[in-house]
Amino acid sequence: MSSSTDQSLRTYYRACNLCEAICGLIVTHRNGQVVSIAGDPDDPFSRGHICPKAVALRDVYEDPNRLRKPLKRVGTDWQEIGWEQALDEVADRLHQVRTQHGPSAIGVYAGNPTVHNSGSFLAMPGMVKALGARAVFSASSVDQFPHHFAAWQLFGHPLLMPVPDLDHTDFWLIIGGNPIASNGSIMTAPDVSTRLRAIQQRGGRVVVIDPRRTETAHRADEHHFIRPGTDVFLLLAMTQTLFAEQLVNPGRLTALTDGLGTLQEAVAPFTPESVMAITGISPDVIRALAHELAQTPRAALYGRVGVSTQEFGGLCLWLINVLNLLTGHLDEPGGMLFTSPAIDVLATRPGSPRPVYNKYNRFQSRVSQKPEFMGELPVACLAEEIETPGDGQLRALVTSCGNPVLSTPNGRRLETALTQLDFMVSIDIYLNETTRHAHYILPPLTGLETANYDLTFHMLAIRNTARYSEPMVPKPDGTLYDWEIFEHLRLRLLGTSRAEWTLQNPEKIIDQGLRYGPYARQGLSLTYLREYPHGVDLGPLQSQLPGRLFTPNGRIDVAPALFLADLPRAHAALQEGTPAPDSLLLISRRHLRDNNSWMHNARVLMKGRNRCTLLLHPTDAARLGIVTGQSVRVRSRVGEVDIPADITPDIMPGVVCMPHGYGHHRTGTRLDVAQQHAGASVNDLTDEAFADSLTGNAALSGVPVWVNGM
Ligand SMILES: Nc1nc2c(c(=O)[nH]1)N[C@H]1C(S)=C(S)[C@@H](COP(=O)(O)OP(=O)(O)OC[C@H]3O[C@@H](n4cnc5c(=O)[nH]c(N)nc54)[C@H](O)[C@@H]3O)O[C@H]1N2
Ligand SMILES: Nc1nc2c(c(=O)[nH]1)N[C@H]1C(S)=C(S)[C@@H](COP(=O)(O)OP(=O)(O)OC[C@H]3O[C@@H](n4cnc5c(=O)[nH]c(N)nc54)[C@H](O)[C@@H]3O)O[C@H]1N2
Ligand code: SF4
Ligand SMILES: [Mo]
Repeated sequence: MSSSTDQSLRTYYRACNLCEAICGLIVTHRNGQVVSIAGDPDDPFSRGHICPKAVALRDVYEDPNRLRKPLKRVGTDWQEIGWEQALDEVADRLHQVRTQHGPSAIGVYAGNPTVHNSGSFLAMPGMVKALGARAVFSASSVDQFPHHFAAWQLFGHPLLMPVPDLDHTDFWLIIGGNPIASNGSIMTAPDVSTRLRAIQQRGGRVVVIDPRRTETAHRADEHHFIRPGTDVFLLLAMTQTLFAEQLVNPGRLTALTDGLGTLQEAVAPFTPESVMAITGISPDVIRALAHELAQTPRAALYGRVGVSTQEFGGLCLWLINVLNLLTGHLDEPGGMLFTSPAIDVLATRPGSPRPVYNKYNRFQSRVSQKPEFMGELPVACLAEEIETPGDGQLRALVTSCGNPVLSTPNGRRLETALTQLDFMVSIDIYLNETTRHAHYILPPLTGLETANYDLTFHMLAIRNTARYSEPMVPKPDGTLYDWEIFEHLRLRLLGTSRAEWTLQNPEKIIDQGLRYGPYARQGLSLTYLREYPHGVDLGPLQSQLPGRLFTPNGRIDVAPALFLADLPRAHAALQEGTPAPDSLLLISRRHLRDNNSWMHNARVLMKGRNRCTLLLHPTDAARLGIVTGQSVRVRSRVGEVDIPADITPDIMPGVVCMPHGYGHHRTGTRLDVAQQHAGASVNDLTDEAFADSLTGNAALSGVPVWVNGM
């Protein structure tokens, strides 16, 4: 570590914490002053790849708007206070609410960067437990609940999600994902662009199903538009085709598979012809996709945010997994494989039975009776839980790493609800659209300043890998890591005497996990990883079934009752047909230079043309008399926004598309750069009542909207 007088140039290696690709970085710095950030060619996984966001880690690190001391709201002003005072007062206020109204009056929201920071990820649950809060919400219910749900139903555990074996597949069918912009998700694959090209170079094909001709679609061999929210019908018809044309062949997994007959019967009505009108995809294309998936020896059907955050997200993820299984691609090289992570959070003691997973619908949300899943309630219910009087009404909220005002449906309703709380505290690095409603903001160190082991992303990586990042600089005086904030609050909430306070450093859990994990024999430990700052490669993914299955009987039922019971809902939607012709269907998009809602204060990413525009097809634009650049008003059931139109044939007729994460015009924030690029929030249009009722995930795709020129 450099001392305060040491001005020599130092090289520091870490994994980027911004997205799921976890690229290796080389940072050079002089006594903590960043000089450059580049890709690390010696990282065996990312091989030197980075994207423009990595460079913005410096902007975050140096951002004058970033909070470095706790803030306390005093009237309409904010006052910087010391940590002791902040932690004592926050714990006192939470304790007061709990004493007065019970622990059910306290809610918790954990946002996306939680999974990019092992300190937060490992320490937050202890604090939540000490709080006794049951109303736990997270970004998972506006993102990947359906993935977990299908993994649980089919493989016995929500974390047992297979990933595409990208480096060995010859046919990659992508449905509702845009990895060229997002760098991949539930699929850690740094440099996905080169990996995609390699599929094509070895004679393979990439096909994209998306209502927008995306950056990935442009690189693919084939792209088909699909009407938002109708993927379930495409997937049902593909499954029907496999049965009707005797293409079902689970191969090695045949002996493990139950429910084929029931599944065949359930999908029988969904012929390719019957779903053509609703999906906008011709029966020939549907049959051809089913054939290619079945007949390519190494093929992977992969779905992501577009099929997860929609009305039938649960059914979609069920069918995606089932289609891979029926065509013999599940648990096979070049298909969809399970990882063998260096820290296996699913590990059970050898010989002891695997516990049956039951965290679904054990309780329901108070107001609209939404089912609990994985110990959480859908975040779309958060506002009503705050607004609605009665026993269990939420009076206090703890947010960490989250900006739900911009990231969850009907953000305007939520921001109004937040003003009604008796108490709110945010653990966050910015005073933003959400945290401005808090009474206290507790800012941790972040990014380059923190240690991290990517527990989640190593578990979802297309190769087995492990890597530990140390902080770039010693911890500055008067600062705390996320995990320390949680530990300080936990100890205060438990009411233990100060003399007995010992902070549990989550590093110990990581070390133990490595030392008792699947690579223990190779000597993996934290000490070992510290010696390999570029990360270690632990080999390609391997077939693992039946050993890895968590289902109580060790088998896979392809027709679980919960999915079958949800099918009539899809059937009803098919009967109902397409919506009123005057409405358009709203979807959202990601851009390589955006990162959800929180990187818009990084000047380096905000150069160039305005990215917050509404994509419209030329036929819709002509019908509405709208030209590119013109400001238009978009209305939905819940709200309206004004946004410049961007007319392009790359969007499906009848569909409009906005980026998510904008809407920085809100007053009272400290985001000087983001405010200059305010844009409009797509979640001022998305509807908190529109959801996948099976999993509770918000339906952010396919929201009916009306557009007018202004
Ligand atoms: N319409 C629409 N809405 C969407 C989506 C969509 O595609 N369309 N996508 C959804 C998805 S996939 C997701 S994951 C969610 C994301 O939803 P959120 O997680 O609620 O939102 P983020 O924008 O990721 O906000 C991250 C917050 O963490 C803070 N932060 C950053 N680094 C740190 C840190 O190190 N420590 C702490 N304590 N805080 C930090 C930032 O300042 C910011 O406030 O949005 C969802 N919302
Ligand atoms: N640059 C950048 N990278 C990111 C993020 C970011 O904000 N910016 N966010 C990170 C996060 S939190 C996540 S979860 C991942 C997400 O990773 P991805 O899922 O790859 O990202 P998206 O770009 O949201 O891709 C969703 C695609 O689904 C399409 N789509 C929308 N509705 C439908 C539909 O009904 N059916 C079908 N078939 N497609 C539909 C959209 O047009 C879009 O192309 O990205 C991560 N990486
Ligand atoms: S692709 Fe993701 S992990 Fe890699 S440099 Fe960009 S933001 Fe960081
Ligand atoms: Mo996400």
